[in-house]
Amino acid sequence: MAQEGILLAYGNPLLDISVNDDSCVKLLKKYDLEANNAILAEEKHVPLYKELVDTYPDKVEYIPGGATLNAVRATQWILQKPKVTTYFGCISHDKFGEIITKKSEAAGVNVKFQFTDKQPTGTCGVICTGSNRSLIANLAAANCFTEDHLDEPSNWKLVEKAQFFYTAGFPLTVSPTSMLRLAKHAKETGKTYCMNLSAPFLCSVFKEPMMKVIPYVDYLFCNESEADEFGKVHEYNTTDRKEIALKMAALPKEDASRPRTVIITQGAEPVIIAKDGKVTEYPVKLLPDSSIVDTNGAGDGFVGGFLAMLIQGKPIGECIKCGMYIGNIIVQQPGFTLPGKPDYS
Ligand code: 26A
Repeated sequence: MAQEGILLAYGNPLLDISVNDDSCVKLLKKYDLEANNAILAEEKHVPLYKELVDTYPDKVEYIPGGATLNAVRATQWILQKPKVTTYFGCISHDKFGEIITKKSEAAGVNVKFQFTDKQPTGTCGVICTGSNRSLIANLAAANCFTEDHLDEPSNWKLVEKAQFFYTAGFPLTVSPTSMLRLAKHAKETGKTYCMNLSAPFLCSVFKEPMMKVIPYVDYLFCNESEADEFGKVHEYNTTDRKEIALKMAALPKEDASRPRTVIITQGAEPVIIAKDGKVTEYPVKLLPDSSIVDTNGAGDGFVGGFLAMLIQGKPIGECIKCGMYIGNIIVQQPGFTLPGKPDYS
């Protein structure tokens, strides 16, 4: 069984303001949003949050989110042992911050938040239409995270205690230096660093900080649209995702003695794994369309399940099986909610 504090994660804590209704396509159009994307809110999106709540008062749900926090909540859910995971991120002393703290602690995550009074706790508009989800993040307090949080002696002790690290790609927009600090520590001490590409815009607009971290990444996760965008930005001149996966795995690595594993999820299509110049595909258990409630967080759930097995030293096939198990459950739930206890074996 995994020991306490073995996995440390850093991310943007957000409260998801979620609506699942096909008539939301009107809102997508109005705010110039794609049906399936994750973006940072711009000035033009500011009124969207109020409009969501006002238009769908009976449908709107407030659910703790934030991609990295979702993943570690999933890890905790599978393991059913408190404080196996530690989480860093920045919130405010307000109602949304309280909800995130309570729910994360109830899930068993050892949350060590940094607090700011300059901004309210971050939110993410989640618009679900059919099997698509559009995510519009207003980072607010999450954007105030600083590297000093790592220097706090009690926090650095937690970094030293951890053997595995995970960050979504999203904190590349906030504190890439914190990610690099954790990544370099992992390399120097022979620990494992895992990252997600998280969104197509990160591969292009945040290419520079992303490419500074990638040489330290032992396990790199992404979905199909992120893989495609990464291939385009890096001029791989192919649309073959297996080839893209191999090229990503072969990117320069600081500790070349530990080859990188690339994991591409593709919705209902097989999961692609690339390592050491070899590709393997793992088929997904298909669900009827009628059981899919919303796909928000399916990728985070996959990562959480994968990491739950990885930190116990299980082989890759077992990591993928557990990732798929949680992904399959999450798409049948509204938002990132995990029901009762797992029946995973
Ligand atoms: C910086 N951005 C854009 C983000 C996010 C984000 N988490 C951190 N940073 N944009 C969306 N999310 C979260 O992704 C989850 C689904 O994968 C949402 O909060 C949602 O819970």
